[in-house]
Amino acid sequence: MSTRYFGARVPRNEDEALLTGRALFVDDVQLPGMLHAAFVRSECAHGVLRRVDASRALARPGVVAVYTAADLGDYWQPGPLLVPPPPIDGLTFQARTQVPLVRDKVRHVGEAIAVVVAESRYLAEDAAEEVEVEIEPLEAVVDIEAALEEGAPRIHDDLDSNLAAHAVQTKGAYEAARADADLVLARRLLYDRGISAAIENRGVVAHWEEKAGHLTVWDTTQAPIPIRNGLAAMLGLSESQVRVIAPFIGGGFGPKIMMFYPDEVLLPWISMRLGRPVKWIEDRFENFFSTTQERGQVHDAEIAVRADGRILGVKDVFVHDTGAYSPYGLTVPINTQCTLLGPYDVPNYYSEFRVAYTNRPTVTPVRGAGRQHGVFVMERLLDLAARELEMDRTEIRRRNFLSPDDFPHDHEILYQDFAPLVYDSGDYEPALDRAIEMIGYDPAATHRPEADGSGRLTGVGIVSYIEGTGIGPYEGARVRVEPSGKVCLVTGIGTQGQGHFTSFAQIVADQLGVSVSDVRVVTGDTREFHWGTGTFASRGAVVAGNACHAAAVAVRAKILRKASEILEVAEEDLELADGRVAVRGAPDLSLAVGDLAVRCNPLRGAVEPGSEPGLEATAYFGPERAATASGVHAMVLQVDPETAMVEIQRYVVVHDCGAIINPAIVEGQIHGGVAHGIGNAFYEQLVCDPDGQLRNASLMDYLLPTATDVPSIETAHIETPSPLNPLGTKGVGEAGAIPVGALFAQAIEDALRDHAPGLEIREIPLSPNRLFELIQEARSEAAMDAPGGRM
Ligand code: MCN
Repeated sequence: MSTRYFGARVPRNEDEALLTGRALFVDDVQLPGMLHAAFVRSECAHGVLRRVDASRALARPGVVAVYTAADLGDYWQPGPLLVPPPPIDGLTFQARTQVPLVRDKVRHVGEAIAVVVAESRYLAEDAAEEVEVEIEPLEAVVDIEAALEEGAPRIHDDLDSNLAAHAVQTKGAYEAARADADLVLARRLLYDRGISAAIENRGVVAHWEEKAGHLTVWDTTQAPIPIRNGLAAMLGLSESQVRVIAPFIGGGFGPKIMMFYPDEVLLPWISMRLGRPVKWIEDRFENFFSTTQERGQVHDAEIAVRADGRILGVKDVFVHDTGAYSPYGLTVPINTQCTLLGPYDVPNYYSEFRVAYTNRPTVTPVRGAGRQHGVFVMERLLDLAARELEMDRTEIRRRNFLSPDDFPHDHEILYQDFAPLVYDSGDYEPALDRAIEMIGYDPAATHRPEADGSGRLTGVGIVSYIEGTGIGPYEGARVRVEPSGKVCLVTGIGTQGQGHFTSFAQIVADQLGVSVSDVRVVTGDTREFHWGTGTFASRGAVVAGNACHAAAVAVRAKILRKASEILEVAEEDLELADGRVAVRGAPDLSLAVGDLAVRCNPLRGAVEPGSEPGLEATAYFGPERAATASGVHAMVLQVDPETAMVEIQRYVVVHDCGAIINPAIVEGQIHGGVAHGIGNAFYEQLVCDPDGQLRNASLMDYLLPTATDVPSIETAHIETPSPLNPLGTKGVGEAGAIPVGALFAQAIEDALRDHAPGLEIREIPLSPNRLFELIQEARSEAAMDAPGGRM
């Protein structure tokens, strides 16, 4: 019997290696004669670099070299602009990208100024302390709105201001729609910065072998192939001389897609110069400055609705903080702008953003990549409008959902790939109903949730969202049946924990009639596969998954053709199962696929013209546009009104990522995403002084949620297959993180509705401290508004 693995809860192929410590991570790479690098980083957020003196450091025993920008010569180049926007009306963009080492001006704390290379990391770190750096401080620009004020100190002297970009996107005519509204509700909404906090920090090992003329780089990157291409170009090598390996990676979450970090540029260059391998592993403190971050946005948003809750239009004007540089173009704010419209039919939309340079670390996509900001704005506006209209919050959503007949739905706003996000398929109301049922929310109930005797107050939240996933351009895969009957599947994308070793194997196993554990998946090694882009934007399942499928379909066709010749039966009469190709109804007439592979690689005779040796095929898949995933999250939480401590008691996710390859992996992805989102909503915040100094650059002070803060998560699936790819899949990797801030805000307001009437949560992240202040403010406002309260 042929097993169908697609859709099955198959245990992960990769877990044994991970759980037994056999998986190779970059820091596991040990090479004879390996040197170690440590960076000298700016302690000042904004200033002119006057002098770097490395003589004392160089004199220390064990120090091999110290390099500054001056040593790099022509190799010193700003990094590439990764997603250059096409010329579009209403869009201006002044890109400025990061530099390998500061040459003239430092633009954020932690920017790399020099690199010390020594026989050990200890020696390198000690010597880095002895490099003398003189910086003439300039006034730092930290606040995103102040950054854009007239007369603000300029971060890039060659620009007229700190304005990196300005974009307006519209649909319909918002102002006209507003004139017809029964309610216009405007609010200022904030979403502050955070880090991505992967368990494994970044790291690079570079090894130039002079005699072979070959460079090998182990890199914690999400995009090994573009790194290989870029390094070859920068170093004047052929792409075949450079091999980039992204081995097992302890979480990427977006920032590891960045190209190029200074270390990625410098370590290969150093190895070539010194003729020895060299390693750098980022430490946790450095991670707060040298890895990119996300999130700072300020929105002035407005919704115009009819008395029956129908949305007439939304207006949103926001400022986005890109930090010191803008290598990722407009991906994050455009995602915000585009995703805001959610699963709703919004006929009129005006959205405008300005992107500001600030003296803070650079912003690039982090799990969700700006989508959570858009969802926060929309869901907050809907909650507050429902409150004004005295309508249930689930009802206002229901009344505005797009219906299944509306697909494909072009919502006319450009997405991160600069194509309009045309929703491919979806069914939003059943997802809401399911979430309501699972969380036990009764919209008709008029009573307040009871306190449980501890004085804590219970609140419920329910929010919806959509997510464009699986964007192009393409990925590829090669499938080969080996003489042992095992199958080798190679793809170009890297993997950071998403379960690709299993889900991709499932796709191939189904086509070839072998077991999932017999499919060996190779990812993230440029020697094994030349073409590809990387793992980002929840695109693995859609783009690489469909490439794996296409390659497996081609190998299946080869198996059937060859077996039909040998067994002298029609291809239609053959079936593949249990590693064999057999005549249907006559299992004795069969061949092992491994034996067939041997026969396809003859030692004598000739391969027929037009055919190829072996049972192997390579295929590519490039989607026409994004596949639109969606979902509803619901939670029950309790708030202690005296201490403002919050405990999440239940968390429900109803998610639609099209056809599901592996429900266990999908649920794991959702759980991880929700944990990320909970951190974003209530624990994690980068506290920055006005002079650009981070006050909580340690995991003692920057709070990540722990196992005790994350509840068990109940999931249910709706499957609306995507018509845009043969497998019908949509992505899921970021979904869990996207709506959590909005959900949290709603549930907190619900819990405190009587205790702090009028409380509105208009900012994320919250903390117990901040929530306490907001509760006090709301209570004193309410007391003032009470009869006799205001004098
Ligand atoms: N999958 C599935 N069925 C679907 C959709 C997905 O079984 N319908 C499976 C996929 O085959 C894959 C996993 O779910 O094994 C995630 O797929 P997908 O949503 O396509 O996401 P990617 O593979 O492109 O991974 C990237 C995505 C992003 S953008 C971030 S950020 C993120 C995330 O994945 N970073 C992660 N999940 C992460 N999980 C871990 N453990 N570590 C990270 O760094």
